[in-house]
Amino acid sequence: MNAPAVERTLVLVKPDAVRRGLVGEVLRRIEAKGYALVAAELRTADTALLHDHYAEHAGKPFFGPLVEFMSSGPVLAVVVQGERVIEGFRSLAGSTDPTTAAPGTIRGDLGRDWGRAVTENLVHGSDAAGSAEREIGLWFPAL
Ligand code: DAT
Ligand code: MG
Repeated sequence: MNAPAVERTLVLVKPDAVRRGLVGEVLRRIEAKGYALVAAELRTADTALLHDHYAEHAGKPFFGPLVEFMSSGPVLAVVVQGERVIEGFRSLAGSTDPTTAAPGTIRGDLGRDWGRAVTENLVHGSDAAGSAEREIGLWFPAL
């Protein structure tokens, strides 16, 4: 029998959530779900890191505003661990557009469109095993 799939994912509590004092609320939901915090660091990301992090979106119309927003203040970068945590955190986060994200999710309960479309949506979570490994390597090279 296969061992349970313990995974790690990269969560970013984005600058809008940090500014609004929602770090504790986001971490509370992660911990309440039963996931473990492996590493956490509050830092203001530079443009080079964000270009790497969001490489899949380079060239899209929202890429410039996204990088500008993400470098506008500190983010809390967190490595979270647990069985199926990659899809589990995406479920906690809710869909990309906070206005229509389901109630009960981080984005659905705490976010909305403040006039900058869907760019400001409180949290990032890796979307697959490969991107989790890549993103954890970018933000926490020592892990
Ligand atoms: P997610 O963060 O849900 O994985 P994504 O990877 O498609 O979403 O996009 C990365 C981020 O870019 C997203 O969290 C917010 C921003 N974004 C996505 N689509 C956008 C759009 N149409 N306009 C403005 N910002 C957008
Ligand atoms: Mg994504």
